[in-house]
Amino acid sequence: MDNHGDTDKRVIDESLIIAVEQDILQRNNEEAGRNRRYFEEKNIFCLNLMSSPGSGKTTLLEETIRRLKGRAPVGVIEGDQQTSNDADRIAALDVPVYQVNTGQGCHLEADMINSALSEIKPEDGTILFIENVGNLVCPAMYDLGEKQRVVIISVTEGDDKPLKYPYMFQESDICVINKIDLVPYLSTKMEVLKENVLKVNRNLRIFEVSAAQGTGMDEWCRWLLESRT
Ligand SMILES: Nc1nc2c(ncn2[C@@H]2O[C@H](COP(=O)(O)OP(=O)(O)O)[C@@H](O)[C@H]2O)c(=O)[nH]1
Ligand SMILES: [Mg+2]
Repeated sequence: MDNHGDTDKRVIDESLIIAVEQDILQRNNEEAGRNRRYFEEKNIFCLNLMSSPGSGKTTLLEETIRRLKGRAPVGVIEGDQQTSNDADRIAALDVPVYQVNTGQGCHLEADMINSALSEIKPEDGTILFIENVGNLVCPAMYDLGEKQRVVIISVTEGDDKPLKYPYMFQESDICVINKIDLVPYLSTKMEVLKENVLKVNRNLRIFEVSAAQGTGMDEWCRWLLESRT
C-alpha cells in the first residue's frame, strides 16, 4: 500500500507547528524583555518559582514573606489554572498580590506578568515572586523577564525526577528541595536527589528546606536579601 501522501502531509504539518511555536516563543521573549527592563529600572528582584503541583510553592512563599516582613518590600503574582486560593493565602499576609488564572493554559506567559504588574504596581526595590502554574514541563520554556529561576522539588516526588524532567532543572538558577522533614518516612535518598539535580545542571545552587517546619528558611531568606541588590 502506498502511503507516501500521508507521510508528506505529516511532515508539512509538523513544520507548520514548529513555525507557530517559534513565533509564540519569540513574541513571548519580546514581552519578557519589556518586563526585564521594567524590573531593572525599578530595581525589582524578580524570581520565577516553578514546580509540580503540591511541592510547596505557596507554603514556601508564606513562610518567606513572614520572615521578610519589615526587611524588604515583597509582592507576589500567582498563577493557577483556576481559583484565587493561593492569592487569598498570600493576601492574608498583607502583601500586594495578583492572581492570574490561565484556564486551560499550563504555564504563565510574559504578557500576563505585564498586565499583573499594572495591577499590583510594585514599589522600587521589591522582591517580586511569581508562582508559576504547577507543572514541571511547560513553564521552563517561557521567559517571564525574571532575574532568577527557581525550581522547587519536594522529597515526596522521588529522587529520579531531575533525570526525568531535565529541561526544568537545566533552565533554572536555584533548586529548592522542600519537605525534608518527610525524608525519614520515604525511600527518597537526599544524596541521590542532590546528585541527580547536579548531574543535570552542575551550576544549580541548592537550598534544602522544610517550609512547613522552618528548617533552612533563614539561609534561603538571607540569600534573597543579599541577592536583591
Ligand atoms: N511535610 C511537609 N509538608 C509541606 C511542606 N511544604 C508544603 N507542605 C504541604 O504540601 C501541600 C502542598 O503545598 P502548597 O504550598 O499548596 O504547594 P503548591 O501547590 O506547590 O503551591 C500542603 O498540604 C502543604 O501543607 C513541608 O515542608 N513539609
Ligand atoms: Mg500554590
